[in-house]
Amino acid sequence: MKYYYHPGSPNCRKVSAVIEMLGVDATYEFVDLPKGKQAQPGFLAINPNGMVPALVDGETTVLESNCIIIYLAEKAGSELWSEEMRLEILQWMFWEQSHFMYATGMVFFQKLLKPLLGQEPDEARVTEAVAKFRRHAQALDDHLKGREWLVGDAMTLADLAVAANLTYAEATDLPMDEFPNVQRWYAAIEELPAWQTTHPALAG
Ligand SMILES: N[C@@H](CCC(=O)N[C@@H](CS)C(=O)NCC(=O)O)C(=O)O
Repeated sequence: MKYYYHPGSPNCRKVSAVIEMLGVDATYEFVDLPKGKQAQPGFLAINPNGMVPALVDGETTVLESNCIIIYLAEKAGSELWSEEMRLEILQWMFWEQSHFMYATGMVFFQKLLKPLLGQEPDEARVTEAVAKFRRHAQALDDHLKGREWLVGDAMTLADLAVAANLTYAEATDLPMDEFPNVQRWYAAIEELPAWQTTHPALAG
């Protein structure tokens, strides 16, 4: 199995963490995003969108981080994914990709990546994305009141998928202290050895 990734990518982090947690025998194939390797024909033949993560398992290519982690968990028979709770788990995964990733990703791009590329952050985009973060983090915080995990009473793929978006929360000064239930829940994820080994250098 070949896993195409970049260590700084939050979407890759959830896949890397699941690979580590499940002990999946995968070969890590580094895709140099700053050098534009994702847009070269060799990689576009794997993912025509020119994005990581991507997974190639024999004849099967799996794209989209959340689809990849479902594939890995199903294949391993892991309790991180359950048929019984699939609707609730999928709901959080869709929510993450539709709302949370945009808010956290935009702040990451404007405040961390642009300066590294020698570009000025667009403050209007930061303000808009932080407002979106507050809106959706509030929904997450309300859901986590009195709960340890997003779905059921144990950690699932939903937790890892959503948590990956908080990788740069501290480095980008997201207002995490306004959301105590999110902070408590994320602190538990940070205890996982697989979360610690996948911590990107850029996150400080
Ligand atoms: N929805 C996709 C998003 C993937 C994505 O945004 N990948 C970023 C890294 S986090 C990427 O490869 N960007 C390179 C580019 O856009 O050129 C997923 O969940 O896998």
